[in-house]
Amino acid sequence: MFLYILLTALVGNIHTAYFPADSDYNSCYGDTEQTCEDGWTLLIRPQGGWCIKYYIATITRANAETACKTENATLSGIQYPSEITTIVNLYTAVNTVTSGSRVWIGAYRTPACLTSFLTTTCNATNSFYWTDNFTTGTAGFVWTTGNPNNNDSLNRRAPVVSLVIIDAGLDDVPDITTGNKGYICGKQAT
Ligand SMILES: [Ca+2]
Repeated sequence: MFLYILLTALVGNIHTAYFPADSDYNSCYGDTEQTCEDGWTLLIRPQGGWCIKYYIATITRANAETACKTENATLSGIQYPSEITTIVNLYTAVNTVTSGSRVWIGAYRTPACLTSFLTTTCNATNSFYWTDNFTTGTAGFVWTTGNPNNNDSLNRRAPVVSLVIIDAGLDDVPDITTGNKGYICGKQAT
């Protein structure tokens, strides 16, 4: 009888070890099973899956951030240059590209560089930070020629960042609606 009980316990443990419940399986292999809601595009990043969506609008950066929040998201940063290509493709699939077409992304000028033009102290990779609390590194800071310059055509300071679609690069700009053709929200994959 004792042997029977021992065997039963052993077999039970083996069963548990080799045939885990679905939730255990997903927690082990979650990185390969992450998904986005319908209409969102999955980006694979070292820190996990990130879902982005392009919204058509002509609004300020501040209002775009508020709009993303209503989708339980935030303005998205850019982890890799390839993500700029993805965003450009999302844009061109649904909207017309003109020379001034821009979309808001999740980057903001650092307080230390808030009043500085491009210098060795405030340069193209350290003058801004990602605001989405998920994007890391500086590889995504792919600037258009002459930027960041903390300036626009009317000599206004430029604390925020838009992606210029036709140039597939970033420009630091004031928080105004000129040229804005929408925004990119991001949220973690589930
Ligand atoms: Ca600029």
